[in-house]
Amino acid sequence: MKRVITYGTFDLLHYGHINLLRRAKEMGDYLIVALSTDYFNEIDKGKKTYFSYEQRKQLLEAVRYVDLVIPEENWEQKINDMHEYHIDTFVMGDDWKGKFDFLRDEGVDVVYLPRTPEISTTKIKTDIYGKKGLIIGL
Ligand code: C2G
Repeated sequence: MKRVITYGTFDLLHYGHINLLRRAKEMGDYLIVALSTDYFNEIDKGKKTYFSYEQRKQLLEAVRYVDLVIPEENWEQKINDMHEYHIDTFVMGDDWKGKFDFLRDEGVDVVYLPRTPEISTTKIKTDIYGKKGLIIGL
């Protein structure tokens, strides 16, 4: 069984995330998503998510490509995760290209996939709320 892992916040789950998860799953038989916790997002990634960890986890667990969701609590856990979960392939969008090549030293294939260009969580928020946080059209 080929085991694949990917990491992220996955807030306001959208089709760009799904494109990534689908292609990641196509690389193996079992896909683990290491989901950034609320604390990790706020303190280390400077992200305030719309959905909580539990809500984002529930959404991801409903995605047919995802087999297991685990918490991503810090930047440093990846090397240990590769061994603890017997990972064969590590996958990220290419906005991270080169950032995790060190995982190859753990015997893991590292793959960066093209992002879905026109969509992002930030774009969704901006389109709905506008730049000044006003709801457009009201
Ligand atoms: N993604 C994508 N296309 C988009 C938006 C996101 O392919 N239009 C991919 C990203 O490249 C990433 C994954 O979807 O691989 C999750 O995106 P984010 O939730 O923004 O994750 P990020 O904040 O980049 O966190 O330790 C790694 C970090 O936790 C990654």
